[in-house]
Amino acid sequence: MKSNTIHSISIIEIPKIVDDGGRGNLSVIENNSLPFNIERVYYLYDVPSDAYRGGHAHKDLQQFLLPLSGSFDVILKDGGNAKTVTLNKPNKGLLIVPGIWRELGNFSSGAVCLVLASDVYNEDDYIRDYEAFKNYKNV
Ligand code: T46
Repeated sequence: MKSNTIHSISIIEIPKIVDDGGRGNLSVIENNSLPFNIERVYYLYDVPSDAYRGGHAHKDLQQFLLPLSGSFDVILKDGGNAKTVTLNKPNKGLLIVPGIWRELGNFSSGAVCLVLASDVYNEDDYIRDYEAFKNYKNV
């Protein structure tokens, strides 16, 4: 949505089931864990530490980013304000609403970013030029 700001972005904590017998942890995501139905799953991995992913906004797509392994930073911009969120816990993910510019960088070695998306891939939903994004946001 055009009018969303970085204040509409939230961290969602996925419950962690810690095994009593010392077998580690288990976290589960079901459709009602998120405010959208999951239509697509993809993941980013083997990202060099000096590389950036993203660099675009979505008009309608909602996404939930989860650092399954390692850590990375997400820079978020709404055309007026910006903030950086570090994701480094496999049970704490970032819900990005539509109309927000995002850049992902500072990937640690072995980092894996799982993305759960509210729709199938559609290039028409992307705004890949920052000036076009500012026009879209009327700023
Ligand atoms: C986002 C960040 C976090 C597909 O064919 N299907 C897909 O579902 C996706 C996501 C991408 N692609 C193709 C399109 C490009 O030819 O894979 C190539 C790389 O995509 P892109 O440059 O958009 O990748 P990122 O990592 O910069 O961005 C992706 C998502 O596109 C984006 O929605 O928020 O991850």
